[in-house]
Amino acid sequence: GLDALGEDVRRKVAEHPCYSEGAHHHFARMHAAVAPACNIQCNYCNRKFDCSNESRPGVVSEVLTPDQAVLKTLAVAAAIPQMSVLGIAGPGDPLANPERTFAVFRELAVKAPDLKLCVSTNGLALPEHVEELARLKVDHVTITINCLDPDIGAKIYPWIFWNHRRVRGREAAEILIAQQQKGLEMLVERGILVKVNSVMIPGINDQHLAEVSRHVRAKGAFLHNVMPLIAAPEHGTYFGLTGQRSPSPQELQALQDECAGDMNMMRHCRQCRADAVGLLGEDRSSEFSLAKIAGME
Ligand code: CLF
Ligand code: SF4
Repeated sequence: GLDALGEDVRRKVAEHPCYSEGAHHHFARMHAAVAPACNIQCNYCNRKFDCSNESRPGVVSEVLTPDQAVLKTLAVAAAIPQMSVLGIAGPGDPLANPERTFAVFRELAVKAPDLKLCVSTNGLALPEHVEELARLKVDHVTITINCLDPDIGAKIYPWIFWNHRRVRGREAAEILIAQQQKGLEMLVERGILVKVNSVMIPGINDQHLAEVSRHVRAKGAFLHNVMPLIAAPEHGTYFGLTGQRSPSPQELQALQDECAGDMNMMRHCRQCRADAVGLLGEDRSSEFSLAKIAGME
């Protein structure tokens, strides 16, 4: 439990609704949807919708400019007293849009220094940005890690965009996995709390995720969040074309239980939209449309 943690970690966890089950009834988060581009392709993703690594598939969030996102964040923080965390989680990969993502963090570090900053990434571009994340006091980073084995990775990721070219197949998965693990190590070294998300894909990585869980725990990740693949052809989950199914709630729980022997498991994830506002499971984004924010000024 929280009591066993050091004071510094306890403080970072206690007011973050995703990192602490207890906090999620009392503290709210919002997402700034400033990151449209992505640098990889996941087989379960249709880019017309929000990133499925940290979001509910099939949802479309409106992309804001960094200035709009800062205005919205300040308006939300003024209106919702429980607001404790500003996260950037899409609609693409936040670190594939570093200028936009860091513009928001930089402004908010000055204008709303009490807000905790949080970011979610597929990890490909993570190592080159760890220094800046630490400098801006981003205390919480989520990396989506679906595998350690590049042969499994090749079934999940058809390609990545790397050093100005498209890399495919096993080689792509090898690079992505190495970047994720390097990023994880660098974050842990700097005392940044890491949550690992994994998408459970029956027949592809379901038998492998308990090993992923043990491995990331040994490397110092704080929390593991196994999310179910939501296989829906209308969302463009290409697996759907080959008969890919979602895990049943029982299968998901059995895997979470298996991992829980070794690792803190998150079980209250609500697969939020990339523009979510409010308590987890709540979506008050429409109360803070840009038109309404302009009216508040
Ligand atoms: Fe957002 Fe993610 Fe930060 Fe939370 S959400 S970037 S860690 S502030 Fe939370 Fe939502 Fe689940 Fe994400 S419930 S989808 S785990
Ligand atoms: Fe889609 Fe997110 Fe994967 Fe990019 S990282 S392809 S946005 S699910």
